[in-house]
Amino acid sequence: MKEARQAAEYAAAALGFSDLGVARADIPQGDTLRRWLKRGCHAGMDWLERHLPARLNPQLVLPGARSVIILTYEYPRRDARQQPGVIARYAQGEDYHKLLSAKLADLDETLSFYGGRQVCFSDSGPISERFFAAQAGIGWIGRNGLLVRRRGGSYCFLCSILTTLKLPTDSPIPNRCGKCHRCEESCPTGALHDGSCDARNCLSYWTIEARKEGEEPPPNVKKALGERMFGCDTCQEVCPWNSLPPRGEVDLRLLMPARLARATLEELEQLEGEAWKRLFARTSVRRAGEKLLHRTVRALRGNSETAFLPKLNKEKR
Ligand code: B12
Ligand code: SF4
Ligand code: SF4
Repeated sequence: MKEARQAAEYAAAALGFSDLGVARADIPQGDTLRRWLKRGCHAGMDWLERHLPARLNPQLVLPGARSVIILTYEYPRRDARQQPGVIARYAQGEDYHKLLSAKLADLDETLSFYGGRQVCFSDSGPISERFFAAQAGIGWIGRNGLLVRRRGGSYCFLCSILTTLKLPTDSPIPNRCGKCHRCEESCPTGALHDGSCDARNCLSYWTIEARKEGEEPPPNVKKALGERMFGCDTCQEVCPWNSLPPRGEVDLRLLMPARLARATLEELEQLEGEAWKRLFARTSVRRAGEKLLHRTVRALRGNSETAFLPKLNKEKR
């Protein structure tokens, strides 16, 4: 099936993906995920528990699956937001789920030509994308828990294709974190331990996923939010592997639309219903929903008021 892999590589490059690697679908994943769930590190993300059997056994997702193809897609590295209320880099532009699904459908078609059946995912599927990316030799799992590449670092989306084709596979590469611990040391809430992120303390969780009724961030998390409105990039910003240039072209649709870059926290707090939908139309941020975003904006407004107090006191003295 060398030809099928080659065809997928050409098609992936033409579609703007920067890496393609292949791993066997039946590699045992060990107990990391089970232990992580048992410790409660998934916070309110119950769906991760529900997905466990499928995550550990790709045959439940695609009977006859033999290979996992992992692809990477670059997103902008520059922090574009001008107003207070930072949106993580990966989510500043158009909804990547839709944008990548269309590209994956093209690859599915290419592989079908060689007799394969496929299931494709970008972020939302029951598959351990970082695990397979590391097995496919695209990079290593860093101490920030993310897939880090020698060329390109961690600022990329991972996409996965389960296929019934038996494709030539790649081998894992060595971990190059060495003695560096910058990500763990700089995490504002101490959420990182041994390459694993405890979502209960992760600002990304609290600003994107914590959508359950009555779920409120604890005071230490609220305080640590700083100006983060959606997601958190701190454990990537400090990574030396991210100081190098991007690995490929960045899709301009992933850049922040001007209407969003101009919006102030005060305006966001007032926005409701249709006006809210219009501002976040077609963006990834819309997925957090109006309620969660308002809660975060209120917390940020509280933070900016308290951050202002010491300045005032100083001026009085
Ligand atoms: C749930 C989730 C979250 C949760 C939980 C975070 C977490 N660390 O798991 C929250 C909401 C907090 C989150 C945050 C972020 N996420 Co997220 N998230 C996911 C999701 C949907 C599932 C991850 C998961 O299952 N975690 C549970 C852990 C235990 O499972 P796992 O990572 O798959 O671990 C397996 C392997 O890594 C392996 N393993 C882990 N450690 C070790 C160690 C050894 C020795 C071995 C052998 C194996 C091993 O075993 C595990 C089981 O198979 C994935 C997409 C996906 N389907 O995989 C995206 C994903 C991991 N997220 C992504 C991103 C971009 C982020 C953020 C950077 C977003 C942001 N800017 O705010 C942050 C980063 C936070 C961080 N430092 O981890 C990207 C990562 C891209 C990359 N370069 O790695 C992914 C892959 C989405 C995508 N398709 O692009 N995320
Ligand atoms: S995303 Fe932010 S809060 Fe979460 S582990 Fe990384 S630095 Fe810590
Ligand atoms: S900051 Fe350092 S320890 Fe963390 S992922 Fe990057 S190289 Fe590894």
